[in-house]
Amino acid sequence: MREKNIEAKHINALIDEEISRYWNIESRSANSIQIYRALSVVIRDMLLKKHNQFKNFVNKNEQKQVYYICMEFLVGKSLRNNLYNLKIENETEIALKKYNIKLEDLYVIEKDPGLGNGGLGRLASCFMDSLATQGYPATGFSIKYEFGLFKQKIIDGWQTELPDDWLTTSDVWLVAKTEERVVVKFDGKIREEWTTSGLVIHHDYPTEIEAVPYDMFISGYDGDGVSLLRLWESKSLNSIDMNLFSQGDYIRALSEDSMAEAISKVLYPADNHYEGKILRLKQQYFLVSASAQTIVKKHYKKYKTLDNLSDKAAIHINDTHPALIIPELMRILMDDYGYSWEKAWYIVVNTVSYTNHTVLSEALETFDIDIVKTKLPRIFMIISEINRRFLQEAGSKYNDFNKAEQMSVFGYDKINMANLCIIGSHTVNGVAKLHSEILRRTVFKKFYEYSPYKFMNVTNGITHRRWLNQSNPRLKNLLDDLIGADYTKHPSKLSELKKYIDDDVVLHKLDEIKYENKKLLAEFIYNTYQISVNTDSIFDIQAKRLHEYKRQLLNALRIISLIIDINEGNTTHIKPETFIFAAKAAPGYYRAKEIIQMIVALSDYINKNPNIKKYINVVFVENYSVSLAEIIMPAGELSEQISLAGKEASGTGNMKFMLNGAVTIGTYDGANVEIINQVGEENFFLFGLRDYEVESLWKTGYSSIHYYQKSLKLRKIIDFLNKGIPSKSFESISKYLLGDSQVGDPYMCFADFDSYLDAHNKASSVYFDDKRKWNQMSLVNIASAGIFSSDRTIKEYADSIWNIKSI
Ligand code: GL7
Repeated sequence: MREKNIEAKHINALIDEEISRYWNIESRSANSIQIYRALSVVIRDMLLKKHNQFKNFVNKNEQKQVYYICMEFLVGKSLRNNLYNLKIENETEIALKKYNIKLEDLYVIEKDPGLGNGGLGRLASCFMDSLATQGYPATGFSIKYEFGLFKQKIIDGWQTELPDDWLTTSDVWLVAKTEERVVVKFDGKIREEWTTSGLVIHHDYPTEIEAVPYDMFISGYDGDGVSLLRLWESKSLNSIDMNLFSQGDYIRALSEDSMAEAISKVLYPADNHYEGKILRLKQQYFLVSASAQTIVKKHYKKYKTLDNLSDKAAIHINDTHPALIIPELMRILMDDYGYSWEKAWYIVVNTVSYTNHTVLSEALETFDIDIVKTKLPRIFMIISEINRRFLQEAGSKYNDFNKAEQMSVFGYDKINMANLCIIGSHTVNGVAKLHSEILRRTVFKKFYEYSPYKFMNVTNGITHRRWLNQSNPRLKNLLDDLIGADYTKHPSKLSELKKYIDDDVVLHKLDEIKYENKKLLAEFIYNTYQISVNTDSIFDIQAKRLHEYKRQLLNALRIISLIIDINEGNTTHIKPETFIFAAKAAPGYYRAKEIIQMIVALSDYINKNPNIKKYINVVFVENYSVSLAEIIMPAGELSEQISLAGKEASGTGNMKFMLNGAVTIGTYDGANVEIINQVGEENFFLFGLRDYEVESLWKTGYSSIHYYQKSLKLRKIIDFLNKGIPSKSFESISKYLLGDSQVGDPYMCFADFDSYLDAHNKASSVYFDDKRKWNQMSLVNIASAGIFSSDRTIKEYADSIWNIKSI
């Protein structure tokens, strides 16, 4: 179904009207930015209308809906996605002829709203697409960060961070709903008083901040569903202290204003790492309080009761970041609506569910008790009571209060947010089978023993409509020709491609498409960095956040080993290979920045040495983002998914590469395990220790020196690092690997090194000696990717966690 039979001339009329209304000019004289804005407003308003119709239907039928609360939504660009989903790309292209402009020219104007760090935020956005496409009523809540994730620029080989002012073009997608603003309260004191009517609690909140909603409509493909993403902006209620102002103290008069507005100023740039900072706590509470108030108010208005909240609303907390919604809902139900503790608790637990996205200890959030106590006194009180009651119940059940104590929300001086989430949710899930199993076996073991029925797995997914149909049009066209376009809404149908496994024409076409996509990426690289790459080499890509556990370093060690071989003239086994890296490091993560520095230095070194460049090349692509990923993924041939087993909860880049025909070289980790199950080990280059081997090696004492002494290659690599290259010494990385004060090589690159090289040798011999077989592997990967569509993921959440129905 194309959007209401819209034709090019309608689009023209609407654009013309917008241009005349906004700028009071004729569309003939509008520039491309004005056309971009006018067209975007036209599309946004179409979605707004469509969303209203969808919402009216949901309301009329009293349907249950899901509220997805997440500190991050990495939406990516909207214009192309919306035109594609509304099926009006062609009509728009025709309409634009009138202004002598192409769609592509408009697409590049839009800036990526980088309201997320990486996989977690992108997952949330894929979910909004799949929810809308499958007709599930859904609202996402997040923060309208004025500055999204920083822009990365490599200056003199070192990552520097620049502000990301996405709102200068992408503001067009937002609709301010000022009349639906709410007030969020911080600080203050609680006074308890017993009266004849029972306990009365007096609060005073000296800091009140306004949360102003901005709505973004997320289109679904070919259907009636539209998801709503509501982003909260913080505003000071008392924006200016007139007293100070009239005394001429302008700066202090405005300081409250800027304190309040700091809350939605900038996204914290750490991925898989928590920051126990006050501002971060404020951001989290700001998000959940504004969202919870809105959900409850809307529900009460409709049903005049909150007794049935859990029948009509599912509230999902994405990671622990929105954990405070549990005590916040309790507060609203008890303090604002007069519910008893017991009744309120029943409603809250039956409404809330929680996804864990990581087992890394540095990412499991905790906040100082003292900070929570002073900033959110009432919330602190409620958390304490939740914990007291839970430990009481568990202690009696176990007849052992010490055992129950191991599940306490409170540590010595910290609040453990994951424990709060588990206690306050009806369901807890991990994001890949292995990850969910590790949660049950280790991090959440005590809770799993206590309430096994709460725990389940829902493996992540990606929207194949953005990550294949839109970003890889050549492959999409081939698939449409071969198996029909049904897979667009029914991704499991991708498997029909398997019948072409022995069809040489199809295999050849796949090869050609990959080559074309490689050329596009090569052009981008040349235009941006003046580095020419050999498009006949294998494109070996690692694109993801920079993290020690993801082991970009392991990849770099192999590059060094190849450089050593080439310098020694030992080249018989070396095949042309282009290493492409894209990765942002958290600004305060020194080790990660140092690894980027080394990769960039290796790239420079190779580009200055034609004898090495003949064989291999290394490119570090700056500022990895959704839009860059859309260019990179279709060009990937070998997808590096090489985290230390047990550390990557799922990964979603692995799914995007696979869907675009790359073959994975990877460890038995996260969703890689399920990719192997789908494609078979023969279509995957598996290497490395298993998660349980990692655990036991860690327990018995991992010693990188042991591997170093045994391996000539590793010894040469360490020599190379110690010597460095003319422009740079890598001594500190050598120390990191061998360990001086700390355990050397904590992510076990050395332990997996040999097996990594073996897997690469296998990959390279298939690629260069049997390209037909490689193309078959690529085909199997594409054909097996259907299960990793977020449509499947969302259906699982809808059926087994949220209990919502599609319309
Ligand atoms: C992550 C995991 O690291 C990643 O493996 C997973 O795919 C993603 C979505 O579930 O969530 N957890 C996390 O904190 N970040 C992730 O990307 C930032």
